[in-house]
Amino acid sequence: MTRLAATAMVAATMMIGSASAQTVLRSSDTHPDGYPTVEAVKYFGQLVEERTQGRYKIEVYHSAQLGQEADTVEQVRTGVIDLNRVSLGPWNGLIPETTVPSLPYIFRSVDHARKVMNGPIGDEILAAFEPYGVIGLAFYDGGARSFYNSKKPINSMADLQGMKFRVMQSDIFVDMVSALGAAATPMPYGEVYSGIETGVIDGAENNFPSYDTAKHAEVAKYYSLDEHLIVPEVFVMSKVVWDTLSPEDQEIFRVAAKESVLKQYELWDAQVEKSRALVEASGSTITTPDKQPFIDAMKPVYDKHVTDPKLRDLVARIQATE
Ligand code: GTR
Repeated sequence: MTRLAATAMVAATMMIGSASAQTVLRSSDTHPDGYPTVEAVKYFGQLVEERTQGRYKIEVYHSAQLGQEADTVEQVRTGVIDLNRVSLGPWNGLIPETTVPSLPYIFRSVDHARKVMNGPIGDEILAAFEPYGVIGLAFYDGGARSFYNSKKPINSMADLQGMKFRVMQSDIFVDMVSALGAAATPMPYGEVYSGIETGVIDGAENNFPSYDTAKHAEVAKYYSLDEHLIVPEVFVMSKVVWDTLSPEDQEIFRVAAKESVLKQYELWDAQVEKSRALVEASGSTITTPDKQPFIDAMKPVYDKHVTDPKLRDLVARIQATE
């Protein structure tokens, strides 16, 4: 055997060796490729792959390839899916602490939400996932959600009366819509476009990037900037899989997830601007109703959902965060 052939053989063996030592983890996201949350998880994956010398590789299954959010939440708990990036909404029925950042108008602004969720209060809420079989790794920004519909511009709460809006599958959002005098239909994100197109619902509510990338703007031209919800996105890992990692690797995963947060914020800010410009250019009308009556109408929602002293304390601490 020539020296060159021998070297090639050794190199090939090493590649086989390292390839077989690689664990591939699957991460789910409902959004299309290129969306800020998808890209942030890919960035997390790069950091993990580098820092574990390729022992772990993260594959992001975007565009709901692994299922709609409510289903993927169950699958990540049992370890069928390794990692998941979802809204906090689908966790509301399971983990009480997730209801607080999902309350309407709990945050004064997107900056307020970032400060709370990327700080000690956020860490406390991430820790609340563990007893449910999930490791909370990081919160991303999901911006502010507002109503949009196919029928008419919304200039005040009065314009919402009797209209039908899709919400995520959580009682808080159903009660929020009822408190505003409209009717809520919980349904998976993937069914919203056809729901509006066929008239099953008049509209939905979301941030500009979702309104744009899910093409809802094609079928619902009236967007009203009432910004009733700022629901954080959460990035989690199945505890079943987490428990197979060494403590050193767990630390690498945790740090990489936290480092991906700032990357997501940067991508998010750019996407909000881009999406808003795109929907305006394609003919969406944006109205800006006075938010105060919307805020005032939320009292029954808080009264119903914030009864536990622990949750009440969480609300107070979030409100007191400057
Ligand atoms: C988006 C969010 C998704 C999903 C979706 C929805 O803003 O990023 O995770 O929750 O809203 O309304 O279902």
